[in-house]
Amino acid sequence: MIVQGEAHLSVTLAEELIAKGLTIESLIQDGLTAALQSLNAKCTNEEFNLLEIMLAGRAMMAVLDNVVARHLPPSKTVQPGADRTIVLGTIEGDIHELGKHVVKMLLRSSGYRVIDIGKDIGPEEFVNRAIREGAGYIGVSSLLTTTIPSITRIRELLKKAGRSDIKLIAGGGAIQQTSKDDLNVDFVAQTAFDIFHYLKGLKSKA
Ligand code: B12
Repeated sequence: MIVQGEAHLSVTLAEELIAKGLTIESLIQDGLTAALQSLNAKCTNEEFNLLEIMLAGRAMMAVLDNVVARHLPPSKTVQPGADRTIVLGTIEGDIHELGKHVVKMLLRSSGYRVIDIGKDIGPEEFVNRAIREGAGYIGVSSLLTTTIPSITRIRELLKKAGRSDIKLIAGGGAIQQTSKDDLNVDFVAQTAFDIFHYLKGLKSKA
């Protein structure tokens, strides 16, 4: 239904699957994300079916907003502090934002303060906002391989500002095959849920 861009039917079907016991993680990963990924061939530089992809994206957002949001645990009270604050955005040159939206929803529902700075955002803006907001983390999303140099630049700017304490987490299709050293980041997430393993690991070390 997502691939066919049927927003209403996607919402109804997702509700039915959740009622039957499907987990939110499986709905997002095996359902929504897999459906969008199956449109891979329709989004190349050679073939670009904008309408079809946009309708599928809209159907995915409808499920996120109408089903996933209702079934996530209610947002815990946000604890102020750097270790609960993350600046999140899609890197410059890239306008993909569905993955970022998933990450934002999950983190907010877990009580994190998420500052969504949008898409097509330069490395300077990530660093400036993180410092200004007192964030302990920067989350950067990237689906285009051409954006990798801009991701590596974020760490350089953090160093220059004397803020190497701010942790850098990257996610999105373009960088899943890349190592954290190549990207100059602290963690490369394979899925939106992965970020919690990383954050938990940091807490247990503290
Ligand atoms: C939907 C889509 C679009 C939509 C985006 C709509 C929107 N509002 O976001 C539109 C039509 C606009 C689009 C445009 C283009 N696209 Co496009 N697009 C896709 C498609 C089909 C699905 C992406 C998607 O939304 N997936 C669903 C989400 C939920 O998955 P996700 O982003 O991977 O996120 C998950 C994880 O990665 C993780 N995650 C993501 N970010 C982060 C960040 C953090 C911090 C963490 C922890 C986790 C995390 O969380 C999510 C859930 O687990 C992919 C195909 C693919 N295989 O991915 C191509 C794809 C990404 N697009 C591609 C291309 C080439 C383009 C265009 C250049 C096409 C063109 N000819 O103009 C333009 C780019 C314009 C630009 N400057 O950005 C290529 C990129 C190739 C490459 N490796 O560089 C792909 C791979 C298709 C292909 N095979 O060629 N696209």
